[in-house]
Amino acid sequence: MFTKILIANRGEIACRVAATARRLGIKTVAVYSEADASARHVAVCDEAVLIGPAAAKESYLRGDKIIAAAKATGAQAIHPGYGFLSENAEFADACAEAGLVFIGPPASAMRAMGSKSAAKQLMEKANVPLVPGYHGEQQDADFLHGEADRIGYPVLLKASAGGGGKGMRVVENSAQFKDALASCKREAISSFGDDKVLAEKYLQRPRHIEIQVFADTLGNCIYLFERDCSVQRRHQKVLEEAPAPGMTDERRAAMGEAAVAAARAVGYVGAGTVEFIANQDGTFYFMEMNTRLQVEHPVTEMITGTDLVEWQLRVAAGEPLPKQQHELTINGHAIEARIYAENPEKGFLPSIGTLRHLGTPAAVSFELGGAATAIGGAGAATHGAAPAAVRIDSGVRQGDAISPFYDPMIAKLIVWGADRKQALARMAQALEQYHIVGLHTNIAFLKRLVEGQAFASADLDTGLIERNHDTLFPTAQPAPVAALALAAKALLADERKHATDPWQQTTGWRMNQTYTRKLAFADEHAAYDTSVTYRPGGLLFTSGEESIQLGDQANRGTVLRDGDTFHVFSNGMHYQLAWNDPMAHAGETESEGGRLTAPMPGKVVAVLASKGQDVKKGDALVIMEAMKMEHTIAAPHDGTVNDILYNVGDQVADGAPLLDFQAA
Ligand code: MV4
Repeated sequence: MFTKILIANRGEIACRVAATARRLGIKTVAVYSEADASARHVAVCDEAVLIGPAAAKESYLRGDKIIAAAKATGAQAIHPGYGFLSENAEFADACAEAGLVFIGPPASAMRAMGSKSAAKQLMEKANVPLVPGYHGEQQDADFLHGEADRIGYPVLLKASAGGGGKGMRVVENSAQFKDALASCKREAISSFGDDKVLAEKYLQRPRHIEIQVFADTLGNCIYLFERDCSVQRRHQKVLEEAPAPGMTDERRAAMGEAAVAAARAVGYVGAGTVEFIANQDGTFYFMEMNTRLQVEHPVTEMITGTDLVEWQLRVAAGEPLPKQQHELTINGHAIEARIYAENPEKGFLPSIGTLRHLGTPAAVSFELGGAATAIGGAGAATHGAAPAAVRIDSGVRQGDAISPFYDPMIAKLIVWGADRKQALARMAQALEQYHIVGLHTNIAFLKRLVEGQAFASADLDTGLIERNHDTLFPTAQPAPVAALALAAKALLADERKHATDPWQQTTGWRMNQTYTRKLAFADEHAAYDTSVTYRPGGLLFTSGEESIQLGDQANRGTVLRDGDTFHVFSNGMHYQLAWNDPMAHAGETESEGGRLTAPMPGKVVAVLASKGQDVKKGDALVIMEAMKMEHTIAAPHDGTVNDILYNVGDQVADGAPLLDFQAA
């Protein structure tokens, strides 16, 4: 076994690999970009080497620098994680030339699976089922048209060099064929520099079911069952689970054996995933093979009680697979949700900035004996009787930033249950306990998704999100009275803690008569004029027409106060309620002008105010661009712009003051 490895990646997967290496007593070397100097993956490794600027192509994609770092630190092998260089055959070759073990498949296997059409021809020879279609070399338009007519409509045209859904055209009938082919070829050449296409029977409501395979250098190759990854959005997976709902033992064995045949056909070694699309009746067809460890591998680990990174390390070191096929069984059900810094209300635009508060689900320890496993801390998977109920794989901590340079995933939340129903309930509960302040996230969207009728009843196919658009993207609603009451309760409790003035004492005992305190809150949807009435019997909270008792029995939730903003987490929702404190400006001194700071890192694209200018509340002062979106920084009050601290074109850090502003 290796004594030191280099991890050529960042974020959660680098931390994940480091956790297993540490458990096995293997030293780890991190590589990092200038943007990641204080990143978690650097902190959890034994050594770290700076490899370049923030942009991935100048750092995490620089195979030469990574190999030099491995040589300089005495690492014997390189784990590529996923993404970046993980499926780059030239990099695997370069590792071998430098005398380093690439912890992944042979370069020849990556190349064989790299071209979709060549891979399909190989699979056909290996008797792996393929969607009826044509995936040969002939590209003459009339010939392809004849093939499409033979296959029968609807037909799907796919760019041979494509992947991830790019360069696909559905052709409904023969009359549409010529135009669709021309358009598909145009997109293929502009996206991939290759206009070769293949034609397939178009499946109407397919499921994405993939098989985890593992092979060693001694000729053993096995499958670790399936994952259902049908719930996707624009070819990005959103939820993954194992096993696939509705799978029979016969079908599982048939898919597993087909996946093993696919792997054997290309001389595969290590962890790989064979992706199938399946019809609702269960018939399945080979799509492609991913020649790496996948993001969603934890659901497989949870149901099989394995640590797939450990397997990768053992296989790369020349050891046999830790288990044989007959030793593997499925235990319970696991679901993974990808928690992203993104805004579902704005087309899932990445949301960059700082994780000002990061509260993760409480440790869930049942009779099963597993506490919540924070990966990077304890072992990746339990090796005892039952898995942890909740597992979080993350590469960030509270205070870290989600930058515009890399994938904005915050964490993978993985839950295990004795059956799917229990796993679903735990997922809903864990999402409710995931509290993030500082960024937009998809948490509320995920909760609606897992609780929605379609996912709950396992009515799965790749169109699930689009088909359920109305329930998944409800129009924004004002905050419910219970959420406002929670904010009010937190505010009063906070005042009581700090109170010196007896008139701020808000305990009920001294109030022998009714006394009402008005509290004004607002969020982006509405303003809320609320009140708390102190009565001998307790506190009555009122908002509009509704009133509720504001006592210990008030609705459950978590409130985090950030200045005068109350973040209320309740039922999986996050309400941001700004309290308009009537006393806030009473003792304000001159220096306390509006805090005009950058809401996120970005670039100044326009300066609309000038030095010395008097402005009115709401006037646009500066426009910033971040993540291809413009953000207008407006005057918070009437006042004067004393100075402007940046020019058009300047790069600005998150939270940096933009203007010196003085309120009138
Ligand atoms: C298909 C298909 C229907 N019929 N092929 C999309 C990405 C690429 N890997 C394969 N894809 C599809 N191929 C035939 N013959 C539907 C899809 C598809 C899809 C597949 C898996 C997961 C999500 C998807 C979303 C839309 C379309």
